[in-house]
Amino acid sequence: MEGIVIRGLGGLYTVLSQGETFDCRGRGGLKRNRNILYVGDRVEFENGAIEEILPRRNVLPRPPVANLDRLGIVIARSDPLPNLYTVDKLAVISEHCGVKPFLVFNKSDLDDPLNVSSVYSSLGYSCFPVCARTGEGVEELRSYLMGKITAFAGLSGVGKSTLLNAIAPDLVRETGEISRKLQRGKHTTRAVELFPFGDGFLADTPGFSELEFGPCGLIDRSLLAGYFPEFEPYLTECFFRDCAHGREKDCAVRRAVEEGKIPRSRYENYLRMYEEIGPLRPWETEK
Ligand SMILES: Nc1nc2c(ncn2[C@@H]2O[C@H](COP(=O)(O)OP(=O)(O)OP(=O)(O)O)[C@@H](O)[C@H]2O)c(=O)[nH]1
Ligand SMILES: [Mg+2]
Ligand SMILES: [Zn+2]
Repeated sequence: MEGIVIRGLGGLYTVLSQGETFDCRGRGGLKRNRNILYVGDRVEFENGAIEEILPRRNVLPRPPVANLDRLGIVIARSDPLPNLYTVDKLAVISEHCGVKPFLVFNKSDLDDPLNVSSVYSSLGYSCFPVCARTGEGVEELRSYLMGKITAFAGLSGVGKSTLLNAIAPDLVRETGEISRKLQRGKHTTRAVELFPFGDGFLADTPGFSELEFGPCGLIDRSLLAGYFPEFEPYLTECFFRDCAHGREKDCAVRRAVEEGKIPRSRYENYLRMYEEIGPLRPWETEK
């Protein structure tokens, strides 16, 4: 039978197939071939054993999920305050994996002290200001998600689970809010989980703190600038063809930053990622 992995915990997977769920384990053969199973994987399974992973369209290492159409980067205007470095990193990783990122500015009922929406609305990413608590703006977002496979990612507490509840009330997820009422302390999503939504799926993912978020994986740093869509018009204008857009002479990207055409925070985060990635050592490029 064929199905899609919607949950995985401790080697036990839930596979959805024709409206029914099945508890499965990965067959030994999968492990031997170092095939890690991801939520979102389409698989062949039989008698509670996953035999085969069907070819993936893409796989996002963080949050770990396969076969996405889009990644929704969720930012709260405050509580917690946005961390633009993690936002930009998520966007870069998503672009690198061939998943289209978009932005959700949640908690529109709160102040926006860092004025983050102004940074991102000019970049060419779709942006959705919403209030998951009141449902404001959720309808526009819902139509954008129809028929697609979308995961929500972002810092812990930005409201990803609350947002999922607002989009699809019949799925009701536990959120920080609900469990506070039950006096069980703050609930936080622990694992990636996929929910059927119309013809598509929505994935809730555990939030991360800035510290947990490692470097940009094995992205070749010469590709990095290409993952900043707003740099695109300037990339061919630099004096050096292999310009890294740092201190090089006549860098068109740096000029665009100085002229206010590229947000300074995006440029600074580009430089920071560039440094962080470092040149790839030979053994890191081996498949
Ligand atoms: N003021 C306000 N609070 C919100 C809004 N949306 C969510 N919250 C609150 O933010 C807190 C965290 O919400 P969650 O949905 O659990 O956040 P999360 O992103 O799923 O967190 P993790 O599962 O830890 O990653 C809860 O107390 C929510 O009630 C909103 O639009 N406005
Ligand atoms: Mg959550
Ligand atoms: Zn340059």
